[in-house]
Amino acid sequence: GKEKWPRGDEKVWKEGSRSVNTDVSSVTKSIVNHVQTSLARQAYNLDNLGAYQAAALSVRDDLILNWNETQMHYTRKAPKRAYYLSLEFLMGRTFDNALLNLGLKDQYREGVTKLGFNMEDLLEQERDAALGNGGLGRLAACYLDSSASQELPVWGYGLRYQYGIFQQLISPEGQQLEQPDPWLAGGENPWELPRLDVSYEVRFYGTAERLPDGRALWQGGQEVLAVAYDVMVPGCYTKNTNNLRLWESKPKRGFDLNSFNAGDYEHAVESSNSAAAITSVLYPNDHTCAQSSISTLGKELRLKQQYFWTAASLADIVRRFKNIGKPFSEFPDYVAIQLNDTHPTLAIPELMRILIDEEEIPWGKAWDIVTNTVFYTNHTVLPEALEKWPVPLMEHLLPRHMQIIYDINLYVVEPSVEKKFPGDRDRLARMSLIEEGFPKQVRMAHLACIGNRKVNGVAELHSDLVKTTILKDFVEFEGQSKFSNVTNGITPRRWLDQCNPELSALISKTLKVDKSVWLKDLDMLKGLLPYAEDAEFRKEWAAIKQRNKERLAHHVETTLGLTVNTNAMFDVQIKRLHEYKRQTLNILGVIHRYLTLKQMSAAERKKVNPRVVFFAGKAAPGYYIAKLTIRLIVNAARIINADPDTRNLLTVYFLPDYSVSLAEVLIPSSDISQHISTAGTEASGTSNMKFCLNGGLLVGTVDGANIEIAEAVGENNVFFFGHLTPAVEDLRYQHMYHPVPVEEKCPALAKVLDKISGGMFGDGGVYEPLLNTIRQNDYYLITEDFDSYIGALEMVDQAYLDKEEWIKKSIRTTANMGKFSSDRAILEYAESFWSIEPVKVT
Ligand code: 73E
Repeated sequence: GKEKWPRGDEKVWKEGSRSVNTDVSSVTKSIVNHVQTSLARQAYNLDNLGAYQAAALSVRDDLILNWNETQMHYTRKAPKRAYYLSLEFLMGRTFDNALLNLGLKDQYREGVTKLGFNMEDLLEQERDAALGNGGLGRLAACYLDSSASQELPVWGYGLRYQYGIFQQLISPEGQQLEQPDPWLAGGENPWELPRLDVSYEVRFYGTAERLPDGRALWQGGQEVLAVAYDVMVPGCYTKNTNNLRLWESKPKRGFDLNSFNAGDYEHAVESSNSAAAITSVLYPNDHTCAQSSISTLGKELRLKQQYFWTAASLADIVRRFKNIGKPFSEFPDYVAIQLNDTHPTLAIPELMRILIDEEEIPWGKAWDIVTNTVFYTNHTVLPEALEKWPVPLMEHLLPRHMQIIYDINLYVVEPSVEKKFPGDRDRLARMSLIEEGFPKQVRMAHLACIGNRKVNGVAELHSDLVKTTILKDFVEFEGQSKFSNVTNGITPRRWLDQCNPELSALISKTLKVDKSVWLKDLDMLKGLLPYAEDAEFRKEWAAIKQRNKERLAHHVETTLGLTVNTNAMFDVQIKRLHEYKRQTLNILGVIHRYLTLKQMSAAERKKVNPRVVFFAGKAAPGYYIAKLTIRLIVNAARIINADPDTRNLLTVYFLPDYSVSLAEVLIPSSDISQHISTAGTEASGTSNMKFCLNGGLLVGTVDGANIEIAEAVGENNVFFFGHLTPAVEDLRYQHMYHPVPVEEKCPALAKVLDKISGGMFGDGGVYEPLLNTIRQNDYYLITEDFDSYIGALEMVDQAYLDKEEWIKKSIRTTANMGKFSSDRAILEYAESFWSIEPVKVT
């Protein structure tokens, strides 16, 4: 029935209510309004930054209307919801994305122009929200976009770090320098709503005393406040605007008045500082678990972050569930919780604690609820990345959770393993939640795996590896059906429409379908296939690639003052620096190419196709070998780019401070991109999908999602090389026990290494530790793959000679990338895991 109007005169309320700005004149009105009131400025003293702020505030108003309606609607309908817990959300910029999703880009462009500004300039004013390290954080951001676009009731939960991923500078010697990223320092962030009224207390330390009824009393220690900030996530061409709730830590009481009154100011603010520290900075290590790379205190702070965030999120989820007034036995019918890697695994013991200690639910029932609510995604099988926490630290910081973890071991793991594999003590030790040693450690992947309904990997090969390596025992124990695959995806809104507007327009024109349709049904790209045969279409396709190259060249020119040869093939490798990703293989290949060019006659060189190689990526601040790789790239680039013999044919750039926004310029410009991890090490990769969606061809190993991309676009449209996953273990064994010198195994590579040692790129000694990783163990198999890598790049050169055929490959690649939309991925999660359905806001 019709609801009663809650207060005052309904007519007055209705008259006062505004709607989303949809035409140019309401857009300009709203912008001018914000200039005058929110910013207290005028046309006379308004710069690009001010104009951006006013325009952003105007879009913010639109988003708030949709967001509000969406949240109301979800609350009224009370559908089952899914919660995506991720310690990282690598959102990048929001302004352009919001305008495109709202379908208001043209109106704003026109409005902004009328006010005397240039839209592109305004877009450049926004700082990236860089609350993530790389693929894992960007995946979370793509999934939020897809959830909203598919009208699914999904919320994200994360942390509102004061400092995002560090900014990268490159010193004159070619070394990475780190600088803080105070992304919020510019004043108010228009994309978030501070919800100072939504807050929870989170406890650390103290004592946990078991009570006779099975509950425990956790008391004392330190209490801090978690305060909510809601980030609006607009869906594409829908009113649905979802929520990303980020927590900020605050001291529970301003400061300690006893110390203050006694004149001890340092102690007075100590506890308030330590509370604020929890959400102050994103940890910049990907693929290394905290205890191997950081100090004891740094370790503790990371664990504090994880608990602070899971505790606040669960308190919020439980409170929302209680508001609908159902019994806890129905919790899994209303709530699904997805763990993005093991970082939020404490959600399992925390939900147990809430159910047992606060809701007085018996242990077995609580365990049932937890294991029907929680889902776990694994993102890596690299041993050094598997999270483990020292038992003494866990006991000290989270005494009640340590008890619960021991209980899970005692009541779940031990009896059922014993029942299924009687007397198999080795198996029990392998599977235990606690690893023996000094100190003992809690294995978070085991806890995540045992305490949930479904486990998935992020590409077919990776999901198989999860089942046959790190969680093998658990598959034998729990059966195959709990373990599955959801291949990652990327949002075509940001990674095609936003970053490559010309290509998007050409696609709409060619398919004769509005982008609001095909952007949400990406398999429609298949309709481009026949046009590969259309010479006129190919010309347009190639012209767009060319303009994107020029756009990148312009960017490099204005930011770094370097001139880029836009007639060359653009060859791009952009990702976190890591030995397993093998940027080293790439730069060694570049040097090999340089040496080859140097030996050619002038006539021979005439036949060579010019190439520009781009690198970008950050190294974890404590990762010595990765930093040395950057140094080699920068110094090799300096020498190679300065050589008049080869300069027209080969140049190399390391673009500092890689970011989402930089990726948006680089990706549409690539002819080829490199995804060359040692087989079996890159779980999925997602930039590979972005490049291919934009018509760049893939050079890569048979690894991660490369495999499925090749299946989709056709193997003749990718350049594969290198050993396959099953060979890797044997090769590593041989390297350990029957080492063969590089000179014998791979003479071409040996020559490259010698040139570097010999000082071709500055003091050779500097690079010895890096070169020795190859000469000695060569764990990532550079010597094994080098020749076939060079072979693949020769194939690329061959193929590029036939320009028309190359463009056909490019078109066919884009046309076959529909599968890799994050809409497909999020619908798989929604249907097969979470059992949630779209809830459209009308
Ligand atoms: O292959 C990528 C994958 O595409 C994988 O390396 C990355 O996740 C992407 C999205 O699924 C990833 N990041 C981390 N582990 N895997 C990680 C580990 C610790 C801290 C931060 C990130």
